[in-house]
Order: sequence, then structure tokens, then C-alpha cells
Amino acid sequence: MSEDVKGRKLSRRQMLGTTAAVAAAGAAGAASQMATQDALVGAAEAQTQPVRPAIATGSQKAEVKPGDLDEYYVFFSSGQTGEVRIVGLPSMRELMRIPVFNRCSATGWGETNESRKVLTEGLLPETREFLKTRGGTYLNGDLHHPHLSFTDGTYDGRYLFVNDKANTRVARIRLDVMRCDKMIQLPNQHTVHGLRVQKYPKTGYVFCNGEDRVPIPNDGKILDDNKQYHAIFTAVDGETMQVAWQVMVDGNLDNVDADYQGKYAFATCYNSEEGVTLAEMSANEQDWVVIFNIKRIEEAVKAGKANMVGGVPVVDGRHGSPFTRYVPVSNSPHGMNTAPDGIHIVANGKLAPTVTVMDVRLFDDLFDDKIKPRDVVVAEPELGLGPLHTAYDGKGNAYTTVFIDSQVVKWNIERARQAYKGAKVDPILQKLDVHYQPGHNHSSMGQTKEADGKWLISLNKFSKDRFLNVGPLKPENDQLIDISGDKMVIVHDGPSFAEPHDATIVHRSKINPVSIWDRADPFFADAVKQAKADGVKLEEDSKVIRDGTKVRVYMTSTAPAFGLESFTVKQGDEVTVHVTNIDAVEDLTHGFSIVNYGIQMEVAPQATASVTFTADKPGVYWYYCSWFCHAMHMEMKGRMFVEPKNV
Ligand code: CUK
Ligand code: CUA
Repeated sequence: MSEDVKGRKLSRRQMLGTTAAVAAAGAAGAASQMATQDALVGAAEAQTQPVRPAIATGSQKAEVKPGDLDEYYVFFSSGQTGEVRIVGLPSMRELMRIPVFNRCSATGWGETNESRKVLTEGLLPETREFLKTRGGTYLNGDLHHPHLSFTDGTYDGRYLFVNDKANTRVARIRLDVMRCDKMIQLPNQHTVHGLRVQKYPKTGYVFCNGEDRVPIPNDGKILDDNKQYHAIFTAVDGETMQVAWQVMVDGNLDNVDADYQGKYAFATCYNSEEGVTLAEMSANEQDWVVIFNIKRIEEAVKAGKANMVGGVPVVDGRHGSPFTRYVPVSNSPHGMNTAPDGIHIVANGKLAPTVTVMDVRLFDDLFDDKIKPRDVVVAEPELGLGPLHTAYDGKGNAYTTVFIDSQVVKWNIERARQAYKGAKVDPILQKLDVHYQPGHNHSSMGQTKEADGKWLISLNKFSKDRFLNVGPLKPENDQLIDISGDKMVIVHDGPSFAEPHDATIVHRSKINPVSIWDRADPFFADAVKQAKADGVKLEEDSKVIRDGTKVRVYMTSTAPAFGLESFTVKQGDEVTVHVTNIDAVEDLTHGFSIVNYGIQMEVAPQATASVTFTADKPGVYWYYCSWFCHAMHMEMKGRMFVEPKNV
């Protein structure tokens, strides 16, 4: 290791306040031990890996030339931003954003009638009441986990499901139009953190982890008595977007995954103590993974054995129930990841330096009480400090992020099993420095049976000095890693705004979005229905319908003109403007914005969008097209006349 690299490494590591020197020494020891055994791939790699420069020397290229297309879609979450981002891989170019739990100024998400319907129809009754004085919808969300619908163990291109940790919601995005079409808020539960879907035979269920414990019902009668709090696991029907059933559990629920047989789901618990303070929550040396027996739960619900609570069936899955088994694992596990082999399931230690590997083939025996909970554990390799999430290459190797060490650790599952049985083998193949503090990582198609072992992205929570300084608030750093060869190689740094927790890498062959809306799309069915009642053809007519103090304005838009150059309403009218984009040209989106009225929406080709507001300010208000559509785009405008009340 050169002085330069070493010096820089130390200073950068010291800056992070980690135990890098200790970790490096440990890795060196492990490496030499390995080398004396059978000189496995990656020996001494951890020792010699320079922190910088991380220049591509892998066989795959991150560069996608102008005009060329990426091979993969990546669906990124965005944490507290509340949206989904579509990124192309390997270029790591951000291609699009899908507003979900957030408000979006560009598209009018949260403002248009079509989006407000999605945002409000699935709210719990008490929330609807609570939001009445706050505009009717939440303005924030915390979107952690985007997962595509499956058929037979791989992506089927229909839907993307996402969670909102902040307001206990689950949403669905239609992948044909890349828009959120359903959203529900879960009763009884407090937060949705972990979210994963049923992989077989299809999705099927969307599994949602309630991370926090609260009283049920949470109506204020019980406050500081945490003995009476509960955590809830929910299965949402991904087709109807209704709660299918819930399970009450001991402890809490962090991350979740499911098997490839459609029989089991399993979740990590970091708060088996059922504490409410940091000290209480991390007190126990061991927490657990809770395994859910889907068939048994379904049968109980079908047989009417569940309690109806908050309008949904709830079974009691606490210790001793037939519905669950609790497998003890070391302190505060976090990520839960099923391997593409359909056999291995990994719980990531977080406060323990180990990951716990379970064999799903043993779960039947566990539920039949033929074996003990710990008997399903088949390996527990020690990987480094702060293991959070694990990805797979489909060739028997796993890639675990270790947060405190700022590394991705490549290890071999079979070798970990052998070591667990006492064989003198080191499962670790390579430790790669990433920059810095990785949370999730993801491999291409790695969460399906079709894992292809080509790419890995490491979603690093801190970028620190990797980019130009942009002030006190820094971007994160999503690093692209070539895993196609024996060694992992970083080939790209990609800054990202707050705060992708998770991502799903999908081969482009799985997804087929449209470019132009279908006029029969359910998104604007309400507008079509209203227009029909008003004797208006949305694709042809531009006119104003007065209905008492309600005014419905219909106008077409085709570059570079709206169907109405002006319209007149009275002060105090409730005005609904429907804009229908009759251009059938790909990428020809119009917008509709009314100056000083706070109105703005996007209208893509062949779509209808509508917005309702009260015309409470008299005067002349220009409306204009806000999406650049034509050489005469600046002239694509008109006037709204609001007659004063007393005239
Ligand atoms: S969690 Cu964020 S790093 Cu919400 Cu998937 Cu692990
Ligand atoms: Cu239409 Cu700009």
C-alpha cells in the first residue's frame, strides 16, 4: 500500500470515526489464512484495495454512449422525498421521477383531481377527518422499499409496490404508465417499514412490516403503558389493494422477505425487548427473525378464526401460536434477503458482525415442531462491522454491506455453510471499500430467480468528499460495481438527493411502458363520466358548463393552442378545469398553469387532467402551457376572467 493511499485512507477513515485500522488488520489476518488454504479468489484484496482512485478496470463498461439505451431499469426509492426514481443502468442516469407520497409541482401530483383521488380514497376514516383542515392529504411520505410484482419467481412488469414509513401507507405504481394508481393506509399498524411481495405463484400478497408498537386502537386511552402496545404484520392483496389479513407479533418488525414457494414470509425484529428507548431496544444480546406460515394464516382467516379489528381480520401470532416461529439471532438484525437459489435466507446482523443464514427447506419441520428454531440456521459468517443488507449473483455468492466498515463483503454461501459445520474455510472472497457507509445494495435481477451476476449498486448514505461541495447538505453516493468477474470493481459514482434506501434492478425486457395514454384509461374515467353528463366530448369540445355555482371548463390542448382563448367565471365559483391533450405525438406533453392561482398540472399525450379550485380572487388571470411543447409554446396561453361578486 503506497504512503499516499495509506495516508489518505487513514485520514478519510478517521474522519468517519470508525475502527478501520482494526478492521483492516482483521481482514489481513483472514486473507493470509485463506491464502494458505487454497488461494481463493480475492485473497489479500481487502488489504491492498486503494480507496481512490476507483477507476474502472472491470470488463463491463458503465458508459452508455449518446443515443444508446441502458440495459436495466433501476427503481430507486427516495426515502423522505416520498417519490420513486427511475434510473438507467449501467449509465446511472436518472430517467424519470414518479411522485407518490410527495407533492410534485411539475406534474400536479397532489393537486389534480386524478391524483387526489388516489391520495385520499384509501385513507383511514380517522385520518380523513384529521386531514380536513390540512388540505385533505398528507404532504410527506417516507418511501423505503420499491418491489415489483412477480409471476413464478420473476418480475412480470405489472406493478411496483412501495411503502410509506411516515404515514403507514402502501402504494402501487402501474408500470405501463409509470404512475401511482392505488394507495391505502393500514389500520391497527403504526408505520410500514419492510415491504416485500409474494414471489410465487404470483403477487399476490404485499407483505408490510409494522415497525413501531402502539396501542390498538390508538385512541388516547392508553399512552405511556408500553406493555399494552402491539406490532402488526400485514398482507395486502396486490390486485385489490385491500388488507387481506394481519398478524399480531411479539417484538417489532424491521425488514421482510418471502420464499420462492409462496409458503413463508419472514421478518427481522430488532426490538424483542419491546422497549421504547434506545437503551431498552438494544439491551438483549439476541433478537429474532419471525417466520410467518402463510397457509396456516389463510386457513384460520377462512375458517373465521381471526378477530375483526379495525375492519380487517387479525390473527394472534405471538409466541406459541401455530402461525409463527421465532428464530433467535444476534443483536438487532436489519436486512432480510432471500437468495435466488430459493433455499437460503439471510438476516443481517447490524449490531452483530455476523449474518445469519437459514435454510428454507427446514421450515416445514420447524412448524411441525420436529426441530428447534435455531436448527434452521445453517451458517453464520462474521463479515465485518454493521452488516445491513445482502445481494446475490446467482452463482452462489452473496454481497453484504457493512455500514460501519464502509465496505461491501463478497462471500460464498456454500463455504459459509461448511465453516459453520467446523471446516477450516473462510467464506469471505473480497472486501471492497465503498464511499461511504452503505445501506442497501442490489444486484441485477438479484431479487429474482433470474439473478444474472452482472452488476451491483451500493447505496451509500454519505458522499462526503466524493463530489464538489454543495454546502452543508450533501448528496448520497450510489456506486456502481461490476461483479461479472472474480473481483468486484467500482465503475461509477452517482450522487443522489435524499434518500434512496433501496432499489430494484430490472432487465429492460421485463418492462413495457406505453408512450401515449389510452383514452379508455381508468385514470381519467371520472372526467369522461362528468363530461358525458355535461354533453361534452373531451377530445373535441372546448366549452364552459355552468351548474349553479359550479363551473366546469373543458378544453382541448394541441400544440400550440388551448381550445379556449379565455373563459369567464364569477368570484366564489367552484371551478373545475379539464384539459385534454389531443396531440397523439410521443413526448408532446402540455401543461396547464394559472398564474397567481397556484394551479399547475401536466397533461401527457392523449391524457385528460383536471383540477378544482375556488375562484376567490377577481381579475384577469393568464393561464399558460408550462411544458415546452412547440416553437410557439410561449404563446400557448389564455385568460381566465373572474367577475367580482358585486358586479
Ligand atoms: S432500510 Cu434504509 S438502509 Cu428502510 Cu431498507 Cu436498510
Ligand atoms: Cu403546450 Cu407548451
